[in-house]
Amino acid sequence: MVLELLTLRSVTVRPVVVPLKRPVVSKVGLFQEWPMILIDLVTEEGIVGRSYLEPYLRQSMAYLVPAIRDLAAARAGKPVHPVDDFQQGRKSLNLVGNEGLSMIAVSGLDMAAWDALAKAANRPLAELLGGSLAPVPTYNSNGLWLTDVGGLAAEAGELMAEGGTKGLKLRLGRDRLADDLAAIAAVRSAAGAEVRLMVDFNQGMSLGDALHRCHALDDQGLYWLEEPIAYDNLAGHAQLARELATPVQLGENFYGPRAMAEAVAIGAGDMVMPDLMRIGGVTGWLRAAAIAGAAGLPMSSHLYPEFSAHLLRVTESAHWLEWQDWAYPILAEPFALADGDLVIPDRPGAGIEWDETAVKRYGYDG
Ligand code: SMN
Ligand code: MG
Repeated sequence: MVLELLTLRSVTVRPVVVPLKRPVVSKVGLFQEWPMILIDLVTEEGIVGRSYLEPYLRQSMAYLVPAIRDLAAARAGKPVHPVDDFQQGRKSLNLVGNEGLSMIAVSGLDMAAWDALAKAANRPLAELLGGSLAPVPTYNSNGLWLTDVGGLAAEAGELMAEGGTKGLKLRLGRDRLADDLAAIAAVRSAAGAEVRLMVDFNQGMSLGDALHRCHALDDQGLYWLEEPIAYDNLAGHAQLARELATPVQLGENFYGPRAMAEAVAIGAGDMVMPDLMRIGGVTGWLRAAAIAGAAGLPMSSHLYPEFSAHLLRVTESAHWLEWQDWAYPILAEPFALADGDLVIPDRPGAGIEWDETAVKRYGYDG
């Protein structure tokens, strides 16, 4: 195996808005469609590294896309060294803040660069990073939003049939406790008592309300309680984690590994689930995985199932992959589930190629 040194020629950044099978109804927003930013990192050697970002908000593409293009332009003609590029990218955006948009732009390019390296090595990304290909356990996060409780049992049945998943994520935080309890009962009635039921509050409660609600749900056998309160209220998360028997989960809003280190240091959660777009792409994930492993905290993924599957294979305390098929509309060869596990395809890189006809159809010009 020869690892070819790559030189960056150009980066193409294309916003698209793809349809969602089930609209996202959550405390972080109502999304009928799903914006995505497709990144193609073209090298002089002919290898193209690919990644995508999911920035939730259509209008955010108007300011994220130029930031990514700008970072990429500064790298034209230079070797592709993702770890160096990560440091350089952060340094160049330091004056507007290391987190938020800066970290998202750096993360998207980082993922595309690692994809290019794995393609140059002609190996799947997990193998380039020293791991192996094996099935990755998933829970299904494609539905069970804050919708009418009456529809949840039927939806849970549909989700269980999608690839034999062993876990489901249910969004909670309705006004009345009775409605959250009814939602849990409805999902269990359709999915069976064995199903692992992860619940996500999407930061929707105040600390006081979260203390009431989470204590009231603490005997429900829930697998984890995710983001009951604002993501940056780490002290509040730590209080909840101390008081509750059910594990508290957080991490999709860690902007970089240092944010995670701070959360872990104060005991803000019993489990962590970084998001590749916010944790710093592959480079940031690897650093975060070392923190979780050393602290003995189970680490799951958030969104980006294709890239995340590779990374969970090299994560010491790897836990669950959040399964979503939301990128399916633009992927040439979507990944498949078997027996509830995600099967990483044995192809070079992360295994993401675009369906160019679909990309044209869903192109977004702001
Ligand atoms: C989530 C993901 C994407 C959109 C809204 C909410 C959620 C999750 O926090 O963890 O899946
Ligand atoms: Mg969440």
